[in-house]
Parts: sequence; structure tokens; C-alpha cells
Amino acid sequence: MFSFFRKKTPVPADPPAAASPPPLSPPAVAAPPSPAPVPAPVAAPAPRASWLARLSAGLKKTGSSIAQVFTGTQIDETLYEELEAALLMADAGVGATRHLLEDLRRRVKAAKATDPAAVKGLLIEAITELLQPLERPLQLGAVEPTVLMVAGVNGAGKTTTIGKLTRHLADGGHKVLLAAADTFRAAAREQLAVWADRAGAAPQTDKLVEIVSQESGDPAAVCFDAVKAGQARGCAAVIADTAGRLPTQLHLMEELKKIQRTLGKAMDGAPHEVLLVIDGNTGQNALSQVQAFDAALGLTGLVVTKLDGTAKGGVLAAIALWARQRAAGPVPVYFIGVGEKLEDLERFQAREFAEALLQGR
Ligand SMILES: Nc1nc2c(ncn2[C@@H]2O[C@H](COP(=O)(O)OP(=O)(O)O)[C@@H](O)[C@H]2O)c(=O)[nH]1
Ligand SMILES: [Mg+2]
Repeated sequence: MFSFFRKKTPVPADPPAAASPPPLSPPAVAAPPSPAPVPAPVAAPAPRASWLARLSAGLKKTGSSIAQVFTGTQIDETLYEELEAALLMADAGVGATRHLLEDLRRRVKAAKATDPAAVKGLLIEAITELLQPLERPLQLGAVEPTVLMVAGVNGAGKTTTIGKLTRHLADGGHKVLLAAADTFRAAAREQLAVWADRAGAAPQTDKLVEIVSQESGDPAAVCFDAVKAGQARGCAAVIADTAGRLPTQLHLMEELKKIQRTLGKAMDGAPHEVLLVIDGNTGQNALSQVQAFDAALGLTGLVVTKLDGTAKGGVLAAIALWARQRAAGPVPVYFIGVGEKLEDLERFQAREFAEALLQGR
């Protein structure tokens, strides 16, 4: 089993004649000095600080409007009212806003806080606790190949996210097969092929990434072939990139279910992961997307992209509140995207996110 971006654990040194691929290296910690100079990879992992800065910058507007609430001199009803407005503006939704305010009042009482600045710290605690169940790493490798199916609306960032994930896998020495099941848009095949090239471009990751596509193929058939090829070629992961669709396009949702069933026919237990990619700018609509795709497919994880832009970030709170009541348990947010480059994908961490949300810089 391996998980992505194990940043807090030191990377064990490879034995001299290691035959097995190295574990995924965490992009955030400084890599141990390597004896031989390795040509620069396509894009070196950004230091964690700069990555966090991009997240905070993206959420800046939300941060400053929430931070504004705590600039007064006393903790009174006006403070709570302003905070309610700021959380609603940040896309947290009515339910999560109410939950957070009630929790915050309890915390303020328990801490006997009198300074508004202290309330900000307590709000970070409240948000962290709400988001915590969403924090779970994506574990791959229990079965080979691990089959991932990626869904979402058009333009959410599916192909980009797949490119980034593939890069991290290939960097770790894992063989990946991409299934271009987005036969809906002719350009999508080429886009995925470009990502496959980029992902495999670094010398050490060369030949680790392959792509299966069919000129005018049925997406389910492409996925079937990809899983079979992945098994035959000893791939660690097969990732199916599906065409974007709205949950209201019922025939397209049926097609997605067919892809899921077909993956299961190609390999017992597949797809092992069903990921929904959501654009962080979608606001409250993101929650209805999550619910609809979950009802159709039974999601195993989420990726929230474009948090570097004008996203308000509060929708994660709305998703977290919904996830609490989900019969199958909370659906984790495996990754968040903060840019278009290969290294702009990071594991979701509840506390980090809560802090970035309230930064206000
Ligand atoms: N700023 C930003 N742009 C992103 C991010 N992820 C994807 N994009 C951009 O969003 C657009 C749509 O992405 P794409 O992967 O093609 O979406 P798909 O239709 O879901 O496959 C592209 O221009 C990407 O570069 C992100 O995290 N931040
Ligand atoms: Mg795409």
C-alpha cells in the first residue's frame, strides 16, 4: 500500500540494488541530497510554504472578510451576525454556517474568551473539527492495478488532475495506464496524451505512463480495454478520464454508470476509487454536484480544484456537514488543486485549510 505525498514521514533510503520502485516521494519535504546530478524534472515540487501561500492568496477575499469580523473590541451579537454574513458569503451554506456559529459560541463560553482576536483562533478550531472527517489520504496499491474512475462536470479539472496524479505516481516509479474515456470530445484524447507525455517526460519516469484510447470508441469499451491492458502490463494504476457531464443530463449519467459496471466486469472490485473533481469556484452548486454524482456512482473521494483563483472555500464546510450524515460515511477530499501546473496538487489537510481560509492576507 502506498499513499500520496507522505510528507511528514521521512523517505527511507533505497537499498543499493533495490529492484522495486521507490515510494512516492513527498513534494513538501526537502529531498535528501542525491549523489548523482539528476536532470531537472518537468516541474520540481513546490516547497510547501509557497503552495500554502497560493491557497491563502486564492482564499484571500474570504479570509479578509472573516478577519474583519474580529477587529472589534468586544464579543457581542454584532460580531456573531457579521460572522454569519461572512460565512454565508464564503459559500459555507446555511446549515454549516449555523453549525459553526453554535459550535463557536460553545467554545467562546468554555474558553471564557473576552477578546475578539481569540475568537478567530476558536473559529479555526471549529472549522478544523468540522473538516477533519474529510481528511484521508488516497491509498493505492492494495490491488494491482488499482482502477480509478474520474468524473465531474466539463472544465472542472479532471484531465489536469489526472495529469498531476499520474506525475506523482510515475515519479514514485509506478506504472500508470490512462484510459481516454472522454470520447465525447475529440480534443480530450489529445489533451490526455499531452499530459501522459508530460508525466513521463522526466528521464526516470520515462515509459511509465501509457494511454489507451479508441478513435471513435464507446467510452465503456475503452475502459474495459484499459483495465485488461493494465493487468497484462503490470500497471500499478489504471485511471479512466471520463467526459464532463451535468448530473441533470440523465442519459450521460447512465453512460457513466455503464462505464462503472464495465470496469467491474473487466476486473473484480473495479473501480476501486470513484473520484469526483469539483471546481472550487462552483459555490453552493458544488454540494449538489457531489450529492448527485454520489447518488449515481457512490463516490469514494473528491478533488477540489482551482482554489488558487477566486474560490471562496466555504463550500468545503457545506460538504463536510453533508458528509456527516452520509450513510456510507464521509467521502474524503483526497486532494486540492491550486494551479494548472503539475506540482499544484496537494493532499487536503483540515487544519491547514481552516488556517488558510481565515488568513485574510
Ligand atoms: N487555476 C487553476 N486552473 C485549473 C486547475 N485545475 C485545472 N485548471 C484549468 O481548468 C481548465 C479545465 O481543466 P481540464 O482538466 O481540461 O477540465 P476537465 O474538462 O474536467 O477535464 C484548464 O484550463 C485547466 O488548466 C487549478 O487547480 N487551478
Ligand atoms: Mg477533460
